[in-house]
Amino acid sequence: MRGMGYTDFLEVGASARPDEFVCTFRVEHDPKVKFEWAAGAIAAESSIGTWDPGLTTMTGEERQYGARVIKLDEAQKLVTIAYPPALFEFGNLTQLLSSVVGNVYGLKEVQKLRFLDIEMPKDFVRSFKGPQLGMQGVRDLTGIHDRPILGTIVKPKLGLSAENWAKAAYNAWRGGIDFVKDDENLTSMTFNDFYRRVDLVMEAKKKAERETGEKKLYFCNISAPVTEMKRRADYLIGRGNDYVMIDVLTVGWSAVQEMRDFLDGRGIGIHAHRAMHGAFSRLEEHGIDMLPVSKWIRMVGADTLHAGTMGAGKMFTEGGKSHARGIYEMLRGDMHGLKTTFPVASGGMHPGVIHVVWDAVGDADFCSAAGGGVHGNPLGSEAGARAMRQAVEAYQKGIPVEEYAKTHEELAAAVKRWGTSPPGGSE
Ligand code: CAP
Ligand code: MG
Repeated sequence: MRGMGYTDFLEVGASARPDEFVCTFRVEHDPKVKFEWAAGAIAAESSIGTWDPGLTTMTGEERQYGARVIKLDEAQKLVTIAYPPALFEFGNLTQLLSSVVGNVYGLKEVQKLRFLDIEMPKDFVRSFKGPQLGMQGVRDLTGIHDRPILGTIVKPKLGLSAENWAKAAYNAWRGGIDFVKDDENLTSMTFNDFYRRVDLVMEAKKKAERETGEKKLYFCNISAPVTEMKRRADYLIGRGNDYVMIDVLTVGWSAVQEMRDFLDGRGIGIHAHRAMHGAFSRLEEHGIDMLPVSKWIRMVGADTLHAGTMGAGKMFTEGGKSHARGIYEMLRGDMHGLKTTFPVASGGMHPGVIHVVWDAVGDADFCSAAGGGVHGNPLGSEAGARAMRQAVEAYQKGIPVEEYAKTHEELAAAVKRWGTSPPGGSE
């Protein structure tokens, strides 16, 4: 055999070997070709094939590395492909993505393509460091073991001076918030220099810790070119901080892996913000599902990761509640022994909706972050933070927030302003 046409990549009915990678795609093929031809094209392009079936360089040896379409369901448009492990460089996530979610999106045979999920063998998963702290480590850091960990994003997201930013952070910590985080687009700005902000926020953090007796965290956004990220991380750690935040999708996989290596053994948490994910995850018939992307983010080392609010907040819930719960369960469940990643419900959270997420998750093992829902409280940021804690107390006591608000002024101000429904929707 010299060549390999797309149909050579079909082995429908075969099963995957235990060391193989198994990917599921939803495919809308070009009606000019058959469904199985398009499926074969995907398997070929993501493994060893090309458009010409008669390569003179093919001796036959290479055939063992070809991916195999092992399942086809044309009615559901589903294609399952098994990939031999030799196709992938262990410890190199970029290479995996260039294969399985790379060129395949541009093939003429395919009109729309959704990457739904990936199963990876243990050795591959374990070739990544995974989270350094994991959920247990984050809980130990905060000393909070019986409730969700509560955070805030200082708002407005851009525009505040370093001084005013640090003041808002201090107020939120004082009111009972556990972690304060930078927004995804706040790095080092003309009006708010990174290093100045860190100096002021670290002072504010220590003061808040002294006054409240509670451990506080600062998820500081170090996203930048890698050399500068390292400088920022070192600066933060030098000032006693134990957490960094990275916009993992916009800085890129290799940069995250590099930072995870850089922080190894230093006991530093990584908060992963997923800004830009909607560009490829939102339209259900095309793009990449957040389930596999969240698996990869856990593998490259996120201790906390935005995982959505399951309909309680301002952002679109891709795939509905049950799909979102699947991502929460994946992050919190076993992944070949890697540490777990704390799911963070963020985007339009406020005291009147925390119970919605809590009910959907089914337990207290999640983090919640609220920007507008803390700093938009008419009584101010400190009261806004207190209202979040009161909403948590209400839930723990089994009392509806509206009821609890009758005896808690800060919660009352929140509920009066936002009620108990998610923000947005109608004008
Ligand atoms: C939340 C947030 C986050 C979103 C991103 C924001 O602020 O900081 O970036 O949570 O979405 O700027 O919107 P608010 P996701 O609390 O003021 O809404 O978590 O789904 O990735
Ligand atoms: Mg944000």
